[in-house]
Amino acid sequence: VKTSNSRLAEITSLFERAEKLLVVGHIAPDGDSLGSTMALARLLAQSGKEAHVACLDRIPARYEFLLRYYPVITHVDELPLAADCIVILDCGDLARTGLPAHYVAERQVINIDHHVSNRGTWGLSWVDDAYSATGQQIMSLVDHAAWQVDSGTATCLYASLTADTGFFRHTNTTPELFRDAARLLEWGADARLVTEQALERRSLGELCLLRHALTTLSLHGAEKVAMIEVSYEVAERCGIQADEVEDMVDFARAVPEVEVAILLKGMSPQVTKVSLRAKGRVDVSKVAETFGGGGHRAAAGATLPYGLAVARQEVLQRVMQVLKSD
Ligand SMILES: [Mn+2]
Repeated sequence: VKTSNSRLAEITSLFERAEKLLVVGHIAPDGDSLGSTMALARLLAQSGKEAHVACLDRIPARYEFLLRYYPVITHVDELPLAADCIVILDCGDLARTGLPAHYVAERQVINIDHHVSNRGTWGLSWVDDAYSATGQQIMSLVDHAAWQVDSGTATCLYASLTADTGFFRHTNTTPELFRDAARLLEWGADARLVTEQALERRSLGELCLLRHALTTLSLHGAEKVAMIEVSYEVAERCGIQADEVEDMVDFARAVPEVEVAILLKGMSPQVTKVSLRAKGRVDVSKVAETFGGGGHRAAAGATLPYGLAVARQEVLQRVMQVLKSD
């Protein structure tokens, strides 16, 4: 992806002027957020800066392996008071960094992201949705600054690129993305480790959840809608949170006849999360928006203030409406 050198130069000159930098991604962290923040912190530390990474939320078990590459601040009271620059990666909304507003207000902010929804109105912003992952933007900085990438940094970046493309399966898997992934392998990225941990890993609790969830598969609307449910009680019995098996909705989506896949997750007796996936013409973001959530045409989600039974009824009804109107 081509980016004007002036924007990259502005960012690298801010890096040069800063002494202590805090690099932060978003809460509910994913592989791009974690991989890109750790990679950038390693690169800054390598060029003589004091660099910190913060992730003010629980790190999913599948990304815990990344912690060997950089220490992570997980509590607000551990934030470095002396930091003069905050680099926010992969985060379209300042509040989703989890940082206190006053902490951000006092410091130089750099905003690097590839989400269209990022308005780029805070700090020095570089937002470009031509990039498939923020990790790829870090690679453009690497090229501009002529930084050396060691195998640890390459592994962090590989985790970023694979996470945001669903391991090269999503439509953002571009020729450029493959070229960047190839460069990471040349620099010594441990691709096998990333695949084993971030993609293939399943805890016994997850398998327990999956086993129960698959028995709830139901079809609706002349088999165009498939639904899977995880009740709060089942999740508790399996010893994990109902939303810990992210890809479960894919089982419902996999059925060829199905146009809309629904996954209901009981987070507590009064709170249910819904994940929606669509193929073709149906726009499931309309369903999510009804319940105060959001997303894209093909993938959306929301959190409902209802128990599973009410949530099931409300979501199904709305899905049927959208299915008929689209
Ligand atoms: Mn991302």
